[in-house]
Amino acid sequence: MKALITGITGQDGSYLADFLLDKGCEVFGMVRRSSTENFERINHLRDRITLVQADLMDQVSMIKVIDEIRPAEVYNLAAMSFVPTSWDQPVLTGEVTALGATRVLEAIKVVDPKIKFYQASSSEMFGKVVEVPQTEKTPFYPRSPYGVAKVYAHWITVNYRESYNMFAVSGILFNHESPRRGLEFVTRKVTYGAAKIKLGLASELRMGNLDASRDWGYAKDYVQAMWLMLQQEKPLDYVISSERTHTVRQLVEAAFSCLDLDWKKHIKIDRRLVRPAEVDQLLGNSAKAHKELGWYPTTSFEELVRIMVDADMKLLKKQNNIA
Ligand code: NAP
Ligand code: G4F
Repeated sequence: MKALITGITGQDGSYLADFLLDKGCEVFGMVRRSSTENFERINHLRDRITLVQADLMDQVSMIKVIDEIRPAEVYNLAAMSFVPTSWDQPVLTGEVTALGATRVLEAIKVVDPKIKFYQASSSEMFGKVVEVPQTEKTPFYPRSPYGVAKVYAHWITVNYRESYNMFAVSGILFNHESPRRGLEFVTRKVTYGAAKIKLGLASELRMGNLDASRDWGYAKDYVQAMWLMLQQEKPLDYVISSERTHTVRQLVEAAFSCLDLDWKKHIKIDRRLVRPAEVDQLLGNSAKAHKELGWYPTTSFEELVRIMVDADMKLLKKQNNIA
């Protein structure tokens, strides 16, 4: 089975590639042209995958790669995925994160509408939540240009499914993290920042809103759900979450206590990191995924924080020649 992953250089793309290779799939990864390579997350599997160049901004390139590869499954994970950047670059966010999904769907429709399509939808679509916990039926109320773009991508996926009878599904994934998470996202910022303080490489960590809460899971668990959705008889959307919520403050406490550090001595609040509109509380209900996909998360919040802190300690020691 041939699978094409857009966003293979990102956190999820790299874990999904690991997962699909283990399943015996032939994996193609779409990368955009860059003046320097950005393949850290996929270096360990470079000789087992095929990289192809295209860009979600460019319709012709999307049609070309899908026509050349003729994959059975396309996972659209590429996006401008960092929420704060979406306020600074709202038009680009719309082009890539919203219209990018249309370009992939349109390429599939033109080349072969039988190709299965997965869209990386997000709990950010729930935004200012209208109910707790959030299910597949909870109405959306996005709070950032990123969230708005994801709502568009979500509904265009539903629309192509209903209009052209395509196997097009959305996974509404709640926050998921790992040692491969980008350094600007809050979990990795905290685990990396705490490790730097422990090793004497920094003394403080500047943070925004500590009161927001998120439903955090482990990315490795979540990519399995993407694949499961494409193996079902019917194309349906699913909420994928840990069904537990923690505040950013609890995250900070957990990471610093892994290293026997008192977080209150090191965390400084920086108002510039507070968002113009916040998503205060996310908590998913994944009953549908449990029942129909047989999917369950395997890693608790505490285990996840420990995995990330340990990985960052190891990385920083290596980078700084510390024994
Ligand atoms: P990520 O680490 O930020 O990766 C994003 C990927 O998109 C990168 O490979 C990036 O390529 C690629 N990309 C960006 N613009 C592109 C363009 N114009 N053309 C082609 N590729 C482009 O994100 P992630 O955490 O793995 O998330 C994967 C997807 O799930 C994203 O769509 C995200 O919005 C969504 N999502 C994530 C979470 C989460 O908690 N992680 C939750 C819900 C939904 P470069 O390496 O070249 O920048
Ligand atoms: O880690 P974050 O930047 O993730 P956010 O905004 O929830 O978005 C992530 O999850 C979404 C799924 O819900 C994805 F769709 C999206 O692509 C991305 O992967 O921020 C989490 C929370 C926010 O409430 C933020 O205000 O942490 C709070 N926070 C507090 N201080 C901070 C900081 N976030 C960041 N990035 N940096 C801080 O210093």
